[in-house]
Amino acid sequence: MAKGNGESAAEEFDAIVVGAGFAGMYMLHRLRGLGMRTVVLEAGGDVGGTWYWNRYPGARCDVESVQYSYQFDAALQQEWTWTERYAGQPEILAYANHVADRFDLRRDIRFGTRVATAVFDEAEARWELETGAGERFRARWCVMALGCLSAANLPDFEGRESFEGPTYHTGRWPHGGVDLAGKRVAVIGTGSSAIQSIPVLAREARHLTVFQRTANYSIPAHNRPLEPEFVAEVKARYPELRARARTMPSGIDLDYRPLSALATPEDERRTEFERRWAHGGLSFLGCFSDLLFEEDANRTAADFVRAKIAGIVDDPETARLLAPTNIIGCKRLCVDTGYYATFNRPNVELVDVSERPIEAIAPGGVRAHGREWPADAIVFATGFDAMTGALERIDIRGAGGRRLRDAWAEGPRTYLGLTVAGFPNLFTVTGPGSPSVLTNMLPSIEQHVDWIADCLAAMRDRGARRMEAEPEAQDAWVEHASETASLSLRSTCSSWYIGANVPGKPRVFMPYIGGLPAYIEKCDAVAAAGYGGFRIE
Ligand code: NA7
Repeated sequence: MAKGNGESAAEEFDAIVVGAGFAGMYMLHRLRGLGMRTVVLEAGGDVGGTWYWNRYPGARCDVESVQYSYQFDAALQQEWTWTERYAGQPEILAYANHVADRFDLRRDIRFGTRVATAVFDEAEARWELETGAGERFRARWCVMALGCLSAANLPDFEGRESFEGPTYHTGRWPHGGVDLAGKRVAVIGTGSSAIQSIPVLAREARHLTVFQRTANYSIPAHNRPLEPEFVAEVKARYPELRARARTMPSGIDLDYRPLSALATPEDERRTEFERRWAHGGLSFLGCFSDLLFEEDANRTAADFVRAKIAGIVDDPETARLLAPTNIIGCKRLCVDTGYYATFNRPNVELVDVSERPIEAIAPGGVRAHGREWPADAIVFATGFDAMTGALERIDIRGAGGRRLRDAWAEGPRTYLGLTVAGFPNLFTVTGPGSPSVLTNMLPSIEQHVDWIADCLAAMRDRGARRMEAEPEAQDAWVEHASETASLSLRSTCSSWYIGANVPGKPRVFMPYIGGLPAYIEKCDAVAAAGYGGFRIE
């Protein structure tokens, strides 16, 4: 379609969803169910979002597979069978593809379509989105389902472009895989992506040099194939297990104990830590309720893990450098398969850059501590511009032409992590201000999508053309979220939760830390009150 002025005409829809990860896929399914003409715009070549892009070796979910799945369709839940305790990226991507096939989603998804701008047309109360290639799409409602960890953070190291070998970011790993056999590989970063990939890379590379700015806590995954009997039991009890998970702060059915670590005698405390270490995974921090609130309590768990590291790593100096000194659980806890033991391999070397940062990337390697560490390939495991990055990389302009980037110059402000004052008819799935990354993303996504879909159905019934969060409601939510964050030790260290990994990013604790049950209650109350806190035209 071409207009007389050479500009192609915009395609019209009832709703536009940006992103075809788990959020965008389910959003499409729900909007179709409402009879809304919907298009999903996706930059990638297929569905899966995070799991489409993050294909680095060892990529695996840190939530157990039987819980990291949709629950909106009982038949889907019964027919899909997970094979491992923690699903690897290929299996999760296969699941996303299965869902796309099963619900015939692809016919409404435009792949390879990266949205550059999203502008609210006040006269028409419609959003207009444009891609870099000039394609235009218009709709009354727009849902940003961009993922929390999708905008890669690639630090601007001096000389980065001068490196003569290939470089890879873990979050943008080549789809055909990478052959690092016989190569000297430098890995920059020791977050979750690094901790998962380092043991695999070390087996493949001739030499691995790991540049660590902050040592990280990791708990063994004890990943294993799932027993058919276990899977059958979970499937038989899914409704009950899912309902129980919704009562947990993280939305994950974990063994939380309402006991204080400090009030527990030392030998009992140690026994419980040992039990959790042997069990593996994120439930480690669920063993005492004060671990994330009291520094002294936290130290008991941190000391336990530090002692484990000292017991695993042979070289005392490497063990010392690998032992984290900060609050355990402040940065996101990692779950690994053989991470610390990998440093016992003769081909693996740790370079601590905590006090003296990486100086530059040189044509033949990485410069640090006044010398060059030779490398044939560099892996940037440097994380993401989390939660706000993907939204701010689109030029989003709301009422009065106000840019989202400007509205959030001092940190993101949202009403429930679902909407932003001044940006009518726009929704975010698991946006800043929602529990999102502190919870099991799949049920959180479903809760958000259901809330948005129910809201749009209600707006249709009311004949509403414009809906916008009231600034006062947003201020109250932001204040509540910030007060809640200040009670937790999680807000006290330089993590991506507060934007500390991206130079110049405002320091605001972005996810809502009050727990999933409290959040759901608030969302439900807002809906039950006829969408209290919103101005509806
Ligand atoms: P993370 O957890 O943000 O880890 C990134 C790592 O890269 C971390 O160790 C950073 O050190 C390091 N980093 C970042 N910039 C630099 C520079 N300039 N120099 C040296 N080191 C640097 O990202 P991941 O991809 O591992 O994991 C993200 C989430 O995905 C994870 O929490 C799971 O939920 C899944 P720092 O700690 O900032 O000192």
